[in-house]
Amino acid sequence: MNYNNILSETKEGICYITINRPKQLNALNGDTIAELNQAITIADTATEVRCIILTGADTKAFVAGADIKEFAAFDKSNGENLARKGQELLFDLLENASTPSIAAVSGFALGGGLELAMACHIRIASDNAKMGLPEVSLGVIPGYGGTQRLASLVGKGKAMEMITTAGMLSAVEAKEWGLVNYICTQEELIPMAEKLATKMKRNSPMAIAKAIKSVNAGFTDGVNGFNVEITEFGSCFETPEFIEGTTAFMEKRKAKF
Ligand code: DAK
Repeated sequence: MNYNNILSETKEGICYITINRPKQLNALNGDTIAELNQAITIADTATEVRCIILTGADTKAFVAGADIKEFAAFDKSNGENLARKGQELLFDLLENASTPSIAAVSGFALGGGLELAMACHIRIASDNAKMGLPEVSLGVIPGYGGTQRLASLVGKGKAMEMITTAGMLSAVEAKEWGLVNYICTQEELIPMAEKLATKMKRNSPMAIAKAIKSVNAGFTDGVNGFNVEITEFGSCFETPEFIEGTTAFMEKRKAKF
């Protein structure tokens, strides 16, 4: 598949998706969101893909936000419609995908860029990362799930501080606040993401998908996460992957999923 704004390549079970607008610091415009929707949908339905690594071209930015030049002309109904459509097409899609995703963040992850990283299941940042939700400085609020996902990752008080001050966190602060799982040098960024992906690749994709669904259920309004876990747990039994996992344990060998 050829794209204009992103690159997508699968190697050894890992789908690498790179937002590729470095001159605009990888700002997210409508076309980029549509291409990301396509690439993530393809990756999530391909059985050979066991992990998605999402990153930005060049080291200066993961994504420096939604494309300000594009949304500057929106009116009220445009804004609401596009926020809803964008959340469904990209942010919810990524968060609810069966395939685990890792955001590898180098440089700026601002506004829609941080929202994109937060929709991934795991975040790793290189030591030059700067992360923030500066929307209120532009007279708007985070519109791609940022008010919700930031609060669930770092807690309400810290989310309120980041959003109302429009400030940026350094990589070290982001790690201290629980916004990223690991920090590393720029050279180590992709290898560190690959190290995590390699560990995921050893495990049952069916069980990982059910675990993602169960964890997400606990953060979904009106859904009882414990009940979802019980149902998903039960549905693992008698599946080929459950049989392979338990048989391999008893035969003292590594499971092949
Ligand atoms: N949009 C468009 N272009 C951007 C951009 C962005 N978000 N960020 C950077 N660029 C472009 C710059 O305009 C510049 O382009 P040229 O002037 O060379 O053509 C180029 O990238 C390089 O940027 P700078 O020259 O500014 O680079 P510096 O190193 O001096 O500064 C910076 C880096 C990241 C501090 C600065 O570029 C900056 O402040 N960028 C904007 C950060 C920001 O405020 N991002 C937006 C956050 S608000 C919506 C849903 C959600 C949202 C909006 C609408 N709807 C559903 C409607 C979300 C909004 C946000 O993300």
